[in-house]
Amino acid sequence: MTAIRVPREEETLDRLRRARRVVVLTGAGVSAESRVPTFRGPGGLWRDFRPEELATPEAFARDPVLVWEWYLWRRGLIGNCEPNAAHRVLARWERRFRSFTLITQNVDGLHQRAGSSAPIELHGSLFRTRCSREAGTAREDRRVRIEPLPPRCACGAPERPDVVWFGEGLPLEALQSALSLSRSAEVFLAIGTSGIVQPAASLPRIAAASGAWVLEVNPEDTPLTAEVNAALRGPAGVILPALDEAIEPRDPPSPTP
Ligand code: BV8
Repeated sequence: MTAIRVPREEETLDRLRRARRVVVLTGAGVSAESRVPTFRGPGGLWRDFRPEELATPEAFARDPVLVWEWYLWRRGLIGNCEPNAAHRVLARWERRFRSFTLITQNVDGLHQRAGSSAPIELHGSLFRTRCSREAGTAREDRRVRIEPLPPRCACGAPERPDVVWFGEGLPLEALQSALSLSRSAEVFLAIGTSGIVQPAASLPRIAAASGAWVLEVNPEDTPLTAEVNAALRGPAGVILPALDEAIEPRDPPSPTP
């Protein structure tokens, strides 16, 4: 492979070439090259705030204006970011494999902007708003300024970002689909995730336990590294185009004259 050496490279490439069911789990690292700060890395989002300060129902109940200000700041930041090469390869892979599912922990919407048609959003979306009391009220919302804060639903309750906070359950249907697909994957790629946040971090482990060939794409080791079949060390924006090229050279070498 041009850009990187892959441990057990030939077996990894062969498995990907032959795979009929491919499942990918992405985390904040897949958006790092789009200049979206990660959660736990240097300069990560949490550098200035601890998760329990802002991304919890208790924080919202205590200070909905502060929580909304943080989310509107993130909407503005991410609204100026573009999908990167990793997002684009994953969008293309929907058409390359007989069955391909993208599961994301990210709330930045960059997979959809790169062309992924229906990623499973385990943690919701920054660009949706819903009533904090009534179910089924989530709607697209790209506003970066809202006055007064917090916005209120017609029922009078404050509205909130349609994301999953710490201590909240994940959307049941999304989680159940993700679990079932992880169990039946032939190849499972964990891309740009620290493998810390549960229950998402269990998906690669469930895939491995069910017999999938699990690949990790990350510049660093994570708690998942010991449990994967091959760790591809490098940024997703470099690794994925190289992997894409290696499993299906786009311009097969012209016959030597
Ligand atoms: C729940 C939305 C129960 C909000 C987020 C055990 C079992 C179950 C729960 C728990 C458990 N132990 C602890 C818990 C509680 C908690 C948890 O996991 N805490 C952690 C901190 C230990 N889990 C929960 O609270 C979950 N809820 O289980 O509730 C329940 C059940 C039923 C009913 C009621 C309650 C909810 C978790 C969801 C939280 N919401 N986001 C928002 O965004 O504001 S999580 C947040 O972290 C983001 O979604 C983010 O994606 C996610 C995970 O982080 P990563 O994506 O991995 O990002 P991170 O920065 O950590 O890592 C980036 C990686 O990228 C690094 O490895 C880095 O090396 C790499 N990287 C950097 N550059 C690149 C790169 N990789 C590739 N290319 C690059 N260029």
